[in-house]
Amino acid sequence: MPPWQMGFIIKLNVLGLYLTEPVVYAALAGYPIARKLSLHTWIREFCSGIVEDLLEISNFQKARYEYKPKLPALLAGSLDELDVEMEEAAAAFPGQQELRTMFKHSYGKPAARFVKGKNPKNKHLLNIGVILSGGQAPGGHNVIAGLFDGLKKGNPASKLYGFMGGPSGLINGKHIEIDAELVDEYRNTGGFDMIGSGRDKIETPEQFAASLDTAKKLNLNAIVIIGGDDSNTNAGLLAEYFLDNDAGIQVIGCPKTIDGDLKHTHIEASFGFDTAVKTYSELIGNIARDANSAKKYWHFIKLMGREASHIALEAALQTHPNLCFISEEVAAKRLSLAQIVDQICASVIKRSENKENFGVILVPEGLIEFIPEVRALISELNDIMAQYKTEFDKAKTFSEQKTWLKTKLSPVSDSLFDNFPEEIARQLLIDRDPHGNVQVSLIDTEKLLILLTEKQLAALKAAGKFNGSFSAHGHFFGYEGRAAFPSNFDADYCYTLGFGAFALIAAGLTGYISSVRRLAAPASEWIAGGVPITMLMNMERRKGKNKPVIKKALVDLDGAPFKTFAAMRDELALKTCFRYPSAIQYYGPQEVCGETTITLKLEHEGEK
Ligand code: FBP
Repeated sequence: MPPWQMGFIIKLNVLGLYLTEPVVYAALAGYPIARKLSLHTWIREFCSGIVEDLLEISNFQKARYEYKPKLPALLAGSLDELDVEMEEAAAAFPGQQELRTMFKHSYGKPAARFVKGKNPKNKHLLNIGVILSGGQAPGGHNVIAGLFDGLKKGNPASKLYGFMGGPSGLINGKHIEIDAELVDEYRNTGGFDMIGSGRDKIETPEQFAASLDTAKKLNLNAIVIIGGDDSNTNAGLLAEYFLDNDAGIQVIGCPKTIDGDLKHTHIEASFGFDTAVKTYSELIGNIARDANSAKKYWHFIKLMGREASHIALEAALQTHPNLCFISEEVAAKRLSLAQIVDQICASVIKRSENKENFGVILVPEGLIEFIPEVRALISELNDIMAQYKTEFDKAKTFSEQKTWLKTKLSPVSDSLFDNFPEEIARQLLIDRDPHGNVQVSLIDTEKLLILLTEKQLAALKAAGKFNGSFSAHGHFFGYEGRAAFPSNFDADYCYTLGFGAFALIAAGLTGYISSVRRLAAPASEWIAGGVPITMLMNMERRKGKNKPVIKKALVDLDGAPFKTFAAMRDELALKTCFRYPSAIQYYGPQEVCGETTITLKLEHEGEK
């Protein structure tokens, strides 16, 4: 019997009423129908009291509702004393002439920063729409909460609409009004389930026109797009389109992605990175301690991060694994798959000489695409599967596909494909994403490395060059961290981004991304403002055409985080020096609960 029915009966029994089951069921069905209650509202209303704790939210979630995110001093103060000041134009990437032509209304604007001053428009009545776009990242709900609170603080009659399921909600006009009750249900929680998310893009002229139509119908003054590099590129294009059509609708972006690759001098970190990487680091630390206790397994852990290796690098700084591959370095040094396997075997053999037949290896999700010969193979496969789709689809079995591919692949790629373990080779052929790219999160790179290492160690053993044992487990951490309760850092950061988005709108700006600087300092000292989206863009070749895109910030091999890791890795490969960061702490001393990522600390060390 489900708990809600049990609760009903318990309640009746407590009242001293002993009803037969048919009466109970009739009452269960009749009561909500008669009162036109949704099941959810009815359960909440009905189950108050005895079984409330059984059915309602967790105690931790309740406690998080009470958490008051911190804002920088200026935003926490009165809106009568908040204005923006324009700063020098932000640094730009190459390709600016083309961008200037494409963004003739919005290009070349200065960055903005909130200052003490007067802006009567802070109190104006506004209608704003908000979209969550792309993969989940902890803190998305707090961006909405900050935006909502700013908007209502300015004018309680202002309205916030949420577009359902990502950008397609704007195109199709699917929306809800976000009110105080709804926001309160999601404060400081993870996930994007308040309004959902999606990976659609607003691309075609029809989609731009439909978006404008929806915005006009809702009488919107502005739209806030919470997303990664692609979504914010879209925000920039939409802002320009609205300006071109004299629509009077502003567009503001907010930097989201656990991957941490939306970075710029004005965007020190994308939100969600802090929580996600701390979640993975906790799990890696636990596994490392288990490995060091049992002393019999090697753990190969793949970590999300579609292209950039920021997550793997931060997790390595947090946990000190024996090996961590950084895709950007693999590409820069043009390391082959065989060389990567050699590095693993070298560590396994050396450690086995110390009787340490265990270890932890971190593998960024994107690694597979950064190994030059695999990259070439994947790119050939992408082209072949797109160009000869009908022919490829005719091959029904894997062996038919493989035989057919032999006629199309270059000899080098064909031989590499041939040597791949079948399981992995199959994964290279699964459906591409909407942009025609292989879905790296679906390729078991950790298993590939385990299989190749096993093979090589077996050969070395046969040749008398390895006397230890090798037994490995594979793991993949990604979804475990994307919807976690935001850390205090992400809760505060996201709330500030949302509040700042409101203040940018009130200041009349469009085509800007909400920005917060000095993130390594306490929140009260953060500097909030906005940076023109075009200043983060460059021109890239996509599907045979030059396209404006926000430049992805990959791991900088000359940057402090990578150099710090590089300085310690030789020792880590041989010795056991695991570090155990533990679970994210939400309550307790500030030095524990308020700690930022090591990446952020190292990147901004010594800054005033
Ligand atoms: P965003 O770039 O949209 O923030 O998403 C990042 C990410 O979590 C990657 O790390 C991962 O490769 C991808 O999303 C997986 O997404 P999906 O489950 O939609 O394939």
